[in-house]
Amino acid sequence: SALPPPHPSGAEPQLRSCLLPSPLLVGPVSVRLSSPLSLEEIKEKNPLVTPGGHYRPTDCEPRHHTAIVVPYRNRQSHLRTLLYHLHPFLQRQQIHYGIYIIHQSGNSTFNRAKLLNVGVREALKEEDWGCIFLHDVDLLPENDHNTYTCHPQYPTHLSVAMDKFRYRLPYPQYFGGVSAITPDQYLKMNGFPNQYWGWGGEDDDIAARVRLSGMKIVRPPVAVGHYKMIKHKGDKGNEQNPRRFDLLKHTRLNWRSDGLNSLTYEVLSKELEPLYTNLSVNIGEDP
Ligand code: GDU
Repeated sequence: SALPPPHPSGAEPQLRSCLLPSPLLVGPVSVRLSSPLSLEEIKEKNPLVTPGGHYRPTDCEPRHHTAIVVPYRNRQSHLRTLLYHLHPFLQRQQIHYGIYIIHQSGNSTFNRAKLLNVGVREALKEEDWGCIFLHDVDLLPENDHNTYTCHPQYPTHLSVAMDKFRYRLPYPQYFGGVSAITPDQYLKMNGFPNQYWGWGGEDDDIAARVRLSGMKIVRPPVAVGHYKMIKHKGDKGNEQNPRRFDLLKHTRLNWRSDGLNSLTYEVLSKELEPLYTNLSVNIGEDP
Protein backbone atom coordinates (compact mmCIF):
# COMPACT_ATOMS: atom_id res chain seq x y z
CA SER A 1 0.00 0.00 0.00
CA ALA A 2 1.13 3.56 -0.60
CA LEU A 3 -0.43 4.66 2.63
CA PRO A 4 1.66 4.79 5.81
CA PRO A 5 0.53 2.49 8.64
CA PRO A 6 -1.60 4.11 11.33
CA HIS A 7 0.47 5.70 14.07
CA PRO A 8 0.59 3.32 17.08
CA SER A 9 0.02 6.03 19.68
CA GLY A 10 -2.93 7.39 17.78
CA ALA A 11 -1.08 10.70 17.33
CA GLU A 12 -1.14 12.68 14.08
CA PRO A 13 -0.09 10.38 11.25
CA GLN A 14 3.24 11.33 9.69
CA LEU A 15 3.04 12.89 6.25
CA ARG A 16 4.88 11.03 3.53
CA SER A 17 7.97 12.75 2.13
CA CYS A 18 7.38 15.01 -0.85
CA LEU A 19 7.96 13.29 -4.18
CA LEU A 20 11.19 13.75 -6.10
CA PRO A 21 11.11 15.56 -8.41
CA SER A 22 8.13 17.65 -7.39
CA PRO A 23 5.16 16.81 -9.63
CA LEU A 24 4.27 20.51 -9.64
CA LEU A 25 7.29 21.63 -11.67
CA VAL A 26 6.62 23.17 -15.08
CA GLY A 27 10.18 23.78 -16.39
CA PRO A 28 10.86 27.01 -18.31
CA VAL A 29 8.54 29.90 -17.49
CA SER A 30 8.36 33.32 -19.04
CA VAL A 31 8.92 35.98 -16.41
CA ARG A 32 7.60 39.52 -16.36
CA LEU A 33 10.02 42.26 -15.44
CA SER A 34 7.45 44.10 -13.35
CA SER A 35 4.73 42.79 -11.10
CA PRO A 36 1.19 43.21 -12.41
CA LEU A 37 -0.05 42.79 -8.82
CA SER A 38 0.19 44.79 -5.61
CA LEU A 39 1.65 43.18 -2.48
CA GLU A 40 -1.90 42.60 -1.18
CA GLU A 41 -2.86 40.87 -4.41
CA ILE A 42 0.29 38.73 -4.36
CA LYS A 43 -0.63 37.67 -0.82
CA GLU A 44 -4.13 36.72 -1.99
CA LYS A 45 -2.60 34.57 -4.72
CA ASN A 46 -0.43 32.80 -2.13
CA PRO A 47 -2.89 32.03 0.68
CA LEU A 48 -0.67 29.40 2.33
CA VAL A 49 2.22 31.80 2.94
CA THR A 50 2.33 32.69 6.64
CA PRO A 51 3.48 35.99 8.24
CA GLY A 52 7.17 36.61 7.69
CA GLY A 53 6.97 35.01 4.23
CA HIS A 54 7.15 31.39 5.34
CA TYR A 55 5.66 28.36 3.65
CA ARG A 56 5.66 24.61 4.00
CA PRO A 57 3.80 22.10 1.87
CA THR A 58 0.64 20.89 3.57
CA ASP A 59 0.21 17.49 1.92
CA CYS A 60 3.74 16.09 2.16
CA GLU A 61 6.76 16.38 4.41
CA PRO A 62 9.28 18.73 2.74
CA ARG A 63 12.77 17.37 2.15
CA HIS A 64 14.40 20.78 2.17
CA HIS A 65 14.38 23.81 4.47
CA THR A 66 15.66 26.90 2.69
CA ALA A 67 16.01 30.51 3.81
CA ILE A 68 16.17 33.13 1.06
CA VAL A 69 18.28 36.13 2.12
CA VAL A 70 18.02 39.31 0.03
CA PRO A 71 20.40 42.28 0.55
CA TYR A 72 18.23 45.31 0.14
CA ARG A 73 17.79 49.06 0.04
CA ASN A 74 15.36 51.20 -1.89
CA ARG A 75 14.27 48.75 -4.61
CA GLN A 76 10.54 48.52 -3.90
CA SER A 77 9.31 47.66 -7.37
CA HIS A 78 12.05 45.04 -7.79
CA LEU A 79 11.08 43.47 -4.48
CA ARG A 80 7.45 43.26 -5.51
CA THR A 81 8.39 41.61 -8.81
CA LEU A 82 10.68 39.13 -7.05
CA LEU A 83 7.95 38.15 -4.57
CA TYR A 84 5.40 37.84 -7.37
CA HIS A 85 7.60 35.20 -9.06
CA LEU A 86 9.45 33.57 -6.19
CA HIS A 87 6.54 32.51 -3.97
CA PRO A 88 4.81 30.37 -6.61
CA PHE A 89 8.19 29.17 -7.93
CA LEU A 90 9.27 27.87 -4.51
CA GLN A 91 5.87 26.35 -3.76
CA ARG A 92 6.06 24.37 -6.99
CA GLN A 93 9.32 22.93 -5.67
CA GLN A 94 7.53 21.76 -2.50
CA ILE A 95 10.18 23.04 -0.14
CA HIS A 96 9.82 24.62 3.27
CA TYR A 97 11.11 28.19 2.93
CA GLY A 98 11.24 31.66 4.40
CA ILE A 99 12.15 34.97 2.73
CA TYR A 100 14.30 37.48 4.63
CA ILE A 101 14.81 41.01 3.34
CA ILE A 102 17.88 42.57 4.95
CA HIS A 103 17.43 46.29 4.67
CA GLN A 104 20.47 48.50 5.17
CA SER A 105 19.18 51.49 7.11
CA GLY A 106 20.57 55.00 6.65
CA ASN A 107 22.52 56.48 3.76
CA SER A 108 25.96 55.02 4.27
CA THR A 109 27.56 53.21 1.33
CA PHE A 110 25.84 49.91 0.54
CA ASN A 111 27.57 46.73 1.69
CA ARG A 112 26.06 43.65 0.08
CA ALA A 113 28.34 41.00 1.61
CA LYS A 114 27.94 42.32 5.16
CA LEU A 115 24.16 42.36 4.73
CA LEU A 116 24.38 38.73 3.62
CA ASN A 117 26.33 37.88 6.79
CA VAL A 118 23.60 39.54 8.85
CA GLY A 119 20.91 37.68 6.93
CA VAL A 120 22.50 34.27 7.47
CA ARG A 121 22.92 34.88 11.18
CA GLU A 122 19.41 36.25 11.71
CA ALA A 123 17.73 33.54 9.63
CA LEU A 124 19.54 30.82 11.60
CA LYS A 125 18.46 32.40 14.89
CA GLU A 126 14.90 31.84 13.80
CA GLU A 127 14.95 28.35 12.32
CA ASP A 128 17.27 25.46 11.74
CA TRP A 129 17.53 26.11 7.98
CA GLY A 130 19.47 23.45 6.09
CA CYS A 131 20.23 25.75 3.19
CA ILE A 132 20.59 29.50 2.76
CA PHE A 133 20.14 31.30 -0.53
CA LEU A 134 21.89 34.62 -1.14
CA HIS A 135 19.63 36.29 -3.63
CA ASP A 136 19.87 39.64 -5.42
CA VAL A 137 16.51 41.42 -5.51
CA ASP A 138 16.57 41.95 -9.26
CA LEU A 139 17.12 38.36 -10.47
CA LEU A 140 14.19 36.24 -11.57
CA PRO A 141 14.67 32.49 -12.10
CA GLU A 142 13.26 31.31 -15.42
CA ASN A 143 13.14 27.54 -14.86
CA ASP A 144 11.77 25.79 -11.78
CA HIS A 145 14.00 22.76 -12.37
CA ASN A 146 16.63 25.04 -10.86
CA THR A 147 15.86 23.83 -7.36
CA TYR A 148 16.43 26.09 -4.39
CA THR A 149 18.29 23.48 -2.36
CA CYS A 150 21.92 23.07 -1.31
CA HIS A 151 24.66 20.67 -2.30
CA PRO A 152 25.67 18.72 0.84
CA GLN A 153 29.39 19.43 0.44
CA TYR A 154 29.96 22.51 -1.65
CA PRO A 155 28.55 26.01 -2.10
CA THR A 156 26.33 26.35 -5.16
CA HIS A 157 26.21 29.14 -7.71
CA LEU A 158 22.76 29.21 -9.29
CA SER A 159 22.64 32.23 -11.61
CA VAL A 160 24.93 30.69 -14.21
CA ALA A 161 23.05 32.02 -17.23
CA MET A 162 21.80 35.58 -16.86
CA ASP A 163 20.22 37.40 -19.78
CA LYS A 164 22.53 40.36 -19.17
CA PHE A 165 25.55 38.11 -19.88
CA ARG A 166 23.81 36.55 -22.89
CA TYR A 167 22.95 33.46 -20.87
CA ARG A 168 26.54 32.51 -20.21
CA LEU A 169 28.84 32.58 -17.22
CA PRO A 170 30.79 35.86 -17.59
CA TYR A 171 33.97 34.23 -16.18
CA PRO A 172 34.69 30.86 -14.57
CA GLN A 173 34.93 32.04 -10.93
CA TYR A 174 31.80 34.23 -11.11
CA PHE A 175 29.74 33.86 -7.92
CA GLY A 176 27.45 36.93 -8.05
CA GLY A 177 23.68 37.05 -8.33
CA VAL A 178 22.19 33.97 -6.68
CA SER A 179 24.18 31.44 -4.65
CA ALA A 180 23.55 28.98 -1.85
CA ILE A 181 25.36 27.48 1.13
CA THR A 182 24.64 25.20 4.06
CA PRO A 183 25.37 26.50 7.57
CA ASP A 184 28.41 24.16 7.72
CA GLN A 185 29.85 25.50 4.48
CA TYR A 186 29.25 29.03 5.71
CA LEU A 187 31.17 28.34 8.95
CA LYS A 188 33.98 26.68 7.08
CA MET A 189 34.64 29.77 4.96
CA ASN A 190 34.15 32.19 7.88
CA GLY A 191 31.15 33.69 6.10
CA PHE A 192 31.61 36.66 3.81
CA PRO A 193 33.85 39.74 3.94
CA ASN A 194 32.56 42.77 5.86
CA GLN A 195 34.89 45.29 4.26
CA TYR A 196 33.49 45.75 0.77
CA TRP A 197 31.60 49.05 0.75
CA GLY A 198 30.09 49.96 -2.62
CA TRP A 199 29.66 48.04 -5.83
CA GLY A 200 31.84 45.14 -6.86
CA GLY A 201 34.49 42.69 -5.74
CA GLU A 202 32.65 41.10 -2.82
CA ASP A 203 31.34 38.27 -5.01
CA ASP A 204 34.87 37.43 -6.17
CA ASP A 205 36.07 37.54 -2.57
CA ILE A 206 33.35 35.08 -1.59
CA ALA A 207 34.37 32.77 -4.45
CA ALA A 208 37.99 32.98 -3.29
CA ARG A 209 36.95 32.06 0.27
CA VAL A 210 35.23 28.96 -1.04
CA ARG A 211 38.50 27.86 -2.59
CA LEU A 212 40.75 28.95 0.27
CA SER A 213 38.67 27.00 2.77
CA GLY A 214 39.14 23.83 0.75
CA MET A 215 35.82 23.74 -1.09
CA LYS A 216 34.77 24.29 -4.68
CA ILE A 217 31.76 25.82 -6.42
CA VAL A 218 29.08 23.59 -7.91
CA ARG A 219 26.54 24.72 -10.51
CA PRO A 220 23.34 23.54 -12.15
CA PRO A 221 23.36 22.95 -15.92
CA VAL A 222 23.32 26.16 -17.95
CA ALA A 223 19.97 25.17 -19.45
CA VAL A 224 18.19 25.39 -16.09
CA GLY A 225 20.25 28.21 -14.52
CA HIS A 226 18.52 30.90 -16.57
CA TYR A 227 17.73 34.24 -14.91
CA LYS A 228 16.35 37.54 -16.11
CA MET A 229 17.69 40.66 -14.51
CA ILE A 230 15.38 43.61 -14.00
CA LYS A 231 17.07 46.51 -15.73
CA HIS A 232 18.28 49.24 -13.43
CA LYS A 233 20.78 52.07 -13.22
CA GLY A 234 23.51 52.24 -10.59
CA ASP A 235 22.09 53.04 -7.16
CA LYS A 236 22.87 56.15 -5.18
CA GLY A 237 25.06 55.01 -2.30
CA ASN A 238 26.43 51.99 -4.17
CA GLU A 239 29.08 53.54 -6.38
CA GLN A 240 31.91 51.33 -7.63
CA ASN A 241 34.24 50.45 -4.83
CA PRO A 242 37.69 51.77 -5.79
CA ARG A 243 39.34 49.60 -3.13
CA ARG A 244 38.00 46.34 -4.51
CA PHE A 245 41.10 45.32 -6.46
CA ASP A 246 43.34 46.00 -3.51
CA LEU A 247 41.04 44.13 -1.12
CA LEU A 248 40.91 41.16 -3.48
CA LYS A 249 44.69 40.90 -3.37
CA HIS A 250 44.46 40.28 0.35
CA THR A 251 41.62 37.78 0.63
CA ARG A 252 44.12 35.03 1.27
CA LEU A 253 45.45 36.94 4.28
CA ASN A 254 42.15 38.32 5.53
CA TRP A 255 39.51 35.65 5.18
CA ARG A 256 40.17 33.99 8.52
CA SER A 257 39.98 37.24 10.51
CA ASP A 258 37.30 39.16 8.57
CA GLY A 259 33.92 37.55 8.17
CA LEU A 260 31.43 35.81 10.37
CA ASN A 261 33.82 35.96 13.35
CA SER A 262 34.24 39.75 13.13
CA LEU A 263 30.64 40.64 12.29
CA THR A 264 28.99 43.42 14.29
CA TYR A 265 25.64 45.08 13.59
CA GLU A 266 22.47 46.22 15.26
CA VAL A 267 18.96 45.08 14.36
CA LEU A 268 16.75 48.18 14.38
CA SER A 269 13.48 46.42 13.62
CA LYS A 270 12.10 43.09 12.58
CA GLU A 271 8.66 42.93 11.01
CA LEU A 272 6.74 39.88 9.91
CA GLU A 273 5.23 41.22 6.71
CA PRO A 274 2.70 39.00 4.93
CA LEU A 275 5.17 37.98 2.20
CA TYR A 276 8.59 38.40 3.86
CA THR A 277 10.45 39.10 7.06
CA ASN A 278 11.77 42.64 7.04
CA LEU A 279 14.92 43.23 9.04
CA SER A 280 16.20 46.77 9.20
CA VAL A 281 19.82 46.83 10.28
CA ASN A 282 22.53 49.29 11.13
CA ILE A 283 25.77 47.87 9.73
CA GLY A 284 27.85 50.99 10.30
CA GLU A 285 29.74 52.72 7.55
CA ASP A 286 32.88 52.73 5.49
CA PRO A 287 35.60 53.80 7.97
N1 GDU B 1 21.05 46.51 -3.74
C1 GDU B 1 19.94 47.19 -3.23
N2 GDU B 1 19.97 48.55 -3.17
C2 GDU B 1 21.04 49.27 -3.59
C3 GDU B 1 22.15 48.58 -4.12
C4 GDU B 1 22.13 47.20 -4.18
O1 GDU B 1 18.95 46.58 -2.83
O2 GDU B 1 20.99 50.50 -3.49
C5 GDU B 1 21.07 45.03 -3.71
C6 GDU B 1 20.08 44.37 -4.62
O3 GDU B 1 19.66 43.15 -4.06
C7 GDU B 1 20.91 44.16 -5.86
C8 GDU B 1 22.25 43.76 -5.26
O4 GDU B 1 22.36 44.54 -4.09
O5 GDU B 1 20.35 43.17 -6.67
C9 GDU B 1 23.46 43.95 -6.17
O6 GDU B 1 23.58 45.29 -6.60
P1 GDU B 1 23.44 45.73 -8.14
O7 GDU B 1 22.16 45.17 -8.65
O8 GDU B 1 23.63 47.19 -8.26
O9 GDU B 1 24.67 45.05 -8.84
P2 GDU B 1 24.70 44.29 -10.26
O10 GDU B 1 23.37 44.28 -10.90
O11 GDU B 1 25.81 44.79 -11.06
O12 GDU B 1 25.04 42.84 -9.68
C10 GDU B 1 26.24 42.12 -9.81
C11 GDU B 1 25.94 40.79 -9.13
C12 GDU B 1 25.74 41.03 -7.64
C13 GDU B 1 26.93 41.73 -7.01
C14 GDU B 1 27.26 42.98 -7.80
C15 GDU B 1 28.56 43.61 -7.36
O13 GDU B 1 24.78 40.19 -9.70
O14 GDU B 1 25.48 39.79 -6.98
O15 GDU B 1 28.03 40.83 -6.96
O16 GDU B 1 27.37 42.73 -9.20
O17 GDU B 1 28.46 44.21 -6.11
